Amino acid sequence: MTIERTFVMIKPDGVKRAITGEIITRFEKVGLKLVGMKMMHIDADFSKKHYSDLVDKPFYPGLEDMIVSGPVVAMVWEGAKAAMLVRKMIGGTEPHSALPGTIRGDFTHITYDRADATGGQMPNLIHASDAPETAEKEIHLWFSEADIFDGYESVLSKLM
Ligand code: IDP
Ligand code: MG
Repeated sequence: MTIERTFVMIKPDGVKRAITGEIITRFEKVGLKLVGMKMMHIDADFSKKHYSDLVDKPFYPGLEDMIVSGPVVAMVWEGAKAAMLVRKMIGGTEPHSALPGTIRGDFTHITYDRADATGGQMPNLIHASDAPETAEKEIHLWFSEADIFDGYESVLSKLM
């Protein structure tokens, strides 16, 4: 079975909501292995690198304002098909449509309409890589190899 890494970032709205611990607990409970974690306050240039495929979207200015508005918690999690698993756990992009039981579905409920009506920002607590290839790129942007600690045995590795 292929073990892969994925990149996860608790956005400023998630950090301000004080649910960082609750979110980390979910990933720990499902058996993912934490191999990297740091707090950062990114600037506009870094946001454009991270969201390079979205900079031309009409909602990008609101997204950038939101993502630079406070510190984020960046993490790397490891597990079997980790990228797909974490995407399932965070839920759909629009919190209103995200299923109950997902992070976005359980902790927030803003709609696309509401985001449009309030200046284009759609706080949805968390970012996660959408595929293993994207994860490689994002991990490389946010972490150096020295920041990755995978040399320990997680007691949950039998769940992978
Ligand atoms: P994702 O975070 O679920 O992967 P993306 O389409 O990659 O969704 O968009 C990145 C982020 O941009 C979203 O998480 C959300 O914060 C914001 N966003 C996406 N679509 C909209 C929109 O239509 N209005 C406002 N913000 C949006
Ligand atoms: Mg995305």
